[in-house]
Amino acid sequence: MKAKQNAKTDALTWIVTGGAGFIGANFIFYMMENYPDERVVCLDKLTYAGNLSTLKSVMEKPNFRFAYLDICDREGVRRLFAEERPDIVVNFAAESHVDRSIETPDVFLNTNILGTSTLIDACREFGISRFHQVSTDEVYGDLPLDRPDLFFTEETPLHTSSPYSASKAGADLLVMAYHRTYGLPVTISRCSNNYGPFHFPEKLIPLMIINALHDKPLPVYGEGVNVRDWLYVEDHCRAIDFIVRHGRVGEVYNVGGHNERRNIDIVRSICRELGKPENLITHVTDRKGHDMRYAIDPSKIQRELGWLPKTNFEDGLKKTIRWYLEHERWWKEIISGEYRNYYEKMYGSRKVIS
Ligand code: NAD
Ligand code: TDX
Repeated sequence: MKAKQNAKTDALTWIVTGGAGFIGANFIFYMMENYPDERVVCLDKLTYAGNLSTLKSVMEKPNFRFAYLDICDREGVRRLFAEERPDIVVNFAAESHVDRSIETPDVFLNTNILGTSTLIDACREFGISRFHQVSTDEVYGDLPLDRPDLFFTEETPLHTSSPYSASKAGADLLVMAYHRTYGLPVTISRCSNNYGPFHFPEKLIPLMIINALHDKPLPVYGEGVNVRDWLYVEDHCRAIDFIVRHGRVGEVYNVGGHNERRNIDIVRSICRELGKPENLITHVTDRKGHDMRYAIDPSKIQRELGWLPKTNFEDGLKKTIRWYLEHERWWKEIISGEYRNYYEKMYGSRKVIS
């Protein structure tokens, strides 16, 4: 790709927003390992989901900088762009948890929509070679359980269910409008559910691993028949790298590996792997507006960019469980703090249905 060169060095400079969170941090590790000559600036507000200890291994590297900043802070964002003159901006920063969006939608609208607008305004002002928006398959809504032949393609209409997915769709529309109106060189990826190291314990897989390790009830929403399409986080990071370097400007790429699983089957697999009894599984009140099935058709990214996932679900889940067993300190610090109030608020009042 033709890239504007950084004033200070010849290496590409990336601003990676939300890099202290789950996928952003994994993306930073991927970048530092595969492109040691490029500069990575992590911009993060360190919300409850952002964790500086996650970035410990890269913090002291000369080609890494951490900038403590809110993507909604226009002046701060402008200052950082003026200092760094980034070539590429990848926007992971978001409020990302559907259940929280049902409780407090406004935070989601602020960060996910207005924060994105702040970033793309800075991109217009300072000039970049690529703005990449990390979106989600949730913008397509859901698919019925009795139509396994249906998948989300890039042409599937946006049809959102939760304040979270509506805010992500709003951001996608804005990013595309900046491409059409101002010619901003953008790409968007819409990925299915990720799992792997550093996944915040509020999400299904880490929550179930951690609860099972404590012999606590495993709260499955409703009957647990909802289907998600799982992708190991490193495969998502590689897909973003491929899209930014080789993808066509103004295009959306769906990312997924045809790994559909029912929630209940995931939780059973976790019990099996950890040698815990399935009677820990507790069916509780369903999520409001709960999407039934997500399933990505990844043929565009495979055909155009030659991307294929490398980790199958069975191996990925084993690796993930092992990571949580070996990194107790990381998650124990999280679950001993504010997370306890969150858990009580979200699960304390959920009725057990079986
Ligand atoms: P996460 O919640 O683990 O991390 C979000 C990060 O963004 C945190 O470090 C947080 O501090 C930071 N952040 C939040 N608000 C900010 C703000 N106003 N300014 C600066 N930083 C802010 O999220 P994740 O699971 O890593 O998801 C990353 C991105 O990928 C999100 O945009 C999400 O919509 C998208 N996505 C996630 C999945 C998934 O399965 N987790 C799948 C597809 C797409
Ligand atoms: O305690 C739980 N019990 C349960 O049954 C939790 C936390 C979840 N679930 C169900 C709800 C979903 O059907 O498990 C499924 C997965 O839930 P989450 O981990 O909350 O993920 P999901 O709602 O599918 O959204 C995720 O994938 C798409 C990410 O959080 C989003 O950021 C991403 O865009």
